[in-house]
Amino acid sequence: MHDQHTFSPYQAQAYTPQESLQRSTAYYEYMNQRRSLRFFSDKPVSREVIEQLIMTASSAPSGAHKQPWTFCAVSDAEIKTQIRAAAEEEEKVNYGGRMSEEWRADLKVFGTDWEKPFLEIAPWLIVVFRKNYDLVDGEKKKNYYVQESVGLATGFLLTAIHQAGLVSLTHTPSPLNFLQKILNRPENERPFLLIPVGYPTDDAVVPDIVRKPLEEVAVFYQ
Ligand code: IYR
Repeated sequence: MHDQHTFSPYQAQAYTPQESLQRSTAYYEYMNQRRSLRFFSDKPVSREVIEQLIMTASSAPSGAHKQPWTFCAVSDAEIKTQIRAAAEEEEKVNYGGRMSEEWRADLKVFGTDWEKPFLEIAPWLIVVFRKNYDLVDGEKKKNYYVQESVGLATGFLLTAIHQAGLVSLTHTPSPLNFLQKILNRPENERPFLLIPVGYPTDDAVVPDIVRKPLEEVAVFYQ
């Protein structure tokens, strides 16, 4: 006997080829406007919005549908202050020489340094955790393709943030372990990425980057 599986009909979106072209072009143009921001206003964002963003992220595909992630949403000022202090401590060491000279040279155009005021100013910090295994009644249950799954979910999160008219930064203070301590996460969770979410300041600027053209990022075999 097979295990019991249940399946339901898939409700396909019915678009004509022309509509698909129009929609894919419009979506590209829309997503191409998304930028990583470092200048956040303290204008509040409701918890309800953050909940919807997280639900979109959590709709991402994952290995064996284990959804091996936890999204910690922080608006508590005291916790944000602790996170900023700990992140800056690590970043001081990074910018002070733990990152290679080549790495630091690559970052010059972004104007980044060890100071991370946005970690206190942004109304929300979403800290993404990956779960290499689940703990079910104290028993370890394996997860699969955890990095890929959590990367996908984070990508979904970024698109949802953009769609809501908000901005984000994929921030990578390194090492990230302090987040596990500050947020008191269980031992099966490991920090993956720290994402401030909010509105940009009125005078926010972004570096003038150029995205690679299709020919540089795609190869077709027709
Ligand atoms: N983690 C540091 C350094 C940094 C690294 C990369 I790669 C970037 O694209 C940007 C910054 C920081 O967050 O400042």
